[in-house]
Amino acid sequence: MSQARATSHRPTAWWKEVVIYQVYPRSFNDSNGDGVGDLNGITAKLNYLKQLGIDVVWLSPHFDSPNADNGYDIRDYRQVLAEFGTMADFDQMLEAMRAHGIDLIVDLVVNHTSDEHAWFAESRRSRDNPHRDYYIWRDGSPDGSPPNNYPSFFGGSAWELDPTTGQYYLHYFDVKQPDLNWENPKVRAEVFDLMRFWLDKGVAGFRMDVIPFISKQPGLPDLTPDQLAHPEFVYSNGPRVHQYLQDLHHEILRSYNAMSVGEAFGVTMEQAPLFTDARRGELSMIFQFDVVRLDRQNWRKTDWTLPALKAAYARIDQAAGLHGWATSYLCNHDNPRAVSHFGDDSPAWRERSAKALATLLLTQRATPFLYQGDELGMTNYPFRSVEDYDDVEVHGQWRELVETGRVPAAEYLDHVRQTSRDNARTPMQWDSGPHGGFTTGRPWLAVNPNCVEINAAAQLEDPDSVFHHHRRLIALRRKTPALVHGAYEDIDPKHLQVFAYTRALADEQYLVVLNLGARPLQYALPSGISIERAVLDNGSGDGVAAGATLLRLAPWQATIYKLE
Ligand code: ISL
Ligand code: CA
Repeated sequence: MSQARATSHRPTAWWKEVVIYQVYPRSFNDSNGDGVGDLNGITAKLNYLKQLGIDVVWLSPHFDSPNADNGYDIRDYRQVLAEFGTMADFDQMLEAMRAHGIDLIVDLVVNHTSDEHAWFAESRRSRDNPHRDYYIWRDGSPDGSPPNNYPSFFGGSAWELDPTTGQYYLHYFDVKQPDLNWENPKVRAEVFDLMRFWLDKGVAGFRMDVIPFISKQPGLPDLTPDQLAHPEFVYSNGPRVHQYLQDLHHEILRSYNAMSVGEAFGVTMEQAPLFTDARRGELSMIFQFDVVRLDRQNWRKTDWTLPALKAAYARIDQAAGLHGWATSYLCNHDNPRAVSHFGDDSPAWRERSAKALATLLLTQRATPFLYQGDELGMTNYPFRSVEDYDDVEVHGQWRELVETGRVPAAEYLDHVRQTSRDNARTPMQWDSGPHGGFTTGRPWLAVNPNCVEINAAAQLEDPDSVFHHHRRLIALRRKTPALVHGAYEDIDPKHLQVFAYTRALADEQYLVVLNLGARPLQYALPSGISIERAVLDNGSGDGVAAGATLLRLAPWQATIYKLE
């Protein structure tokens, strides 16, 4: 029996009961001193992940790639990137994960490939090449401009003129990431085939990169001015996306009982149930952007309020409804660090606010996704100049916005310092040694100098560390079905500093109270809420007695109470 069948014997919705940890392999752990993280480096840290208590690893792309977008530009779907190791290293890592009781999901990037993929090399050779229709080619407009006004997310037009055949090809992202043509049944068959390849090796499912983008608008009409501000709402709303996902589910995912989490960039709350309602047979769950993009206008950082954040959580829970399921996440490889984004990364409150955010992350009616390093309370990096960044998105925006004079350099740098994806891509901080113990060589991206104070070695030794608080929260969630499946209810949506919600399942009811600010305050519980005892808090506990109706909340206090 292939390894894959192992997952098919699980309870059907096994993926609702797990805590998932995202590994960005380039930055996780370098085992051979070349400055780049690798698969053997991950294998070497499985005891650490087991101690944390996570159940599944989501591995960002590990496939062969020229790294135009750090692996989200795949050149060969069945080959491990040489810098990351060999297929034998992958098999050894997967076997070691299994021995640790950890499952693996891999990153399915099939809205586009690398322009160095063999399919594209063929497709661009001639207009009648058998692979021509694997991608989206169009004649330019009569005036010589691109076929329409679609923008790329990485600056400039989403069309690139290819001189060999005199046509343009579509790329929603970098020019080295041509979009696949999902209208072509051969493309769909190729994708099914590569999914089977990895499922038969024993992976437990897929994270699906910008999967709502795979169905393009018929005729590719120009975007209107307000659509241009958020092209993702148009790109994610093509007419056949649900047909394609139902095919994926029925052809592949269902027989392996594999999980799928779609990156639903551009999907609105109204549309979300169309992707996750189990009766429709599409995806297990989706990443929505309502929380992580609450304070963003494209590259610009804007302010946010706690009521707006709480409204986003309520919408996500409502969109999951009874038949769907959601994800809970505060950071990933595309976002700034959670504690710098939603907490307070000053020395006074960094640890406690990181624990408060961990409490928020791990008590939702959703599968929690924890991004590497957030379990340590790692912070944003002190970027200064554009040269400090690796990210193709930053360099593309710099060309489009700053070099054209549209935005002053200082203004752009001030925003991108807070929002850049590279904030989460600086290497893991394992110890206080050179380069934070990530590598014995020169790291591909600088390690945050605060690795001296913020690192795994120090925290494993400190029972009050951010790491151990994550470990306790994960252990509590595992033994408390109400924190997984219980109904979610915000008991005070308007409060400007306190986030308080209940989780109720059968006769078990819990109350989570988060003081998301540095001001201590008295908090009167709404009537009908009666505390039995505090179950877990982040070290600032108010030691409240049973039956208390008034809480004295310390700065950044996060407490889970059992209710009577
Ligand atoms: O919002 C974004 C674009 O401005 C980015 O955060 C990101 O491009 C978007 O969320 C889609 O992300 C996924 O697809 C990209 C890749 O660069 C991201 O790393 C990936 O998560 C293209 O594959
Ligand atoms: Ca390496």
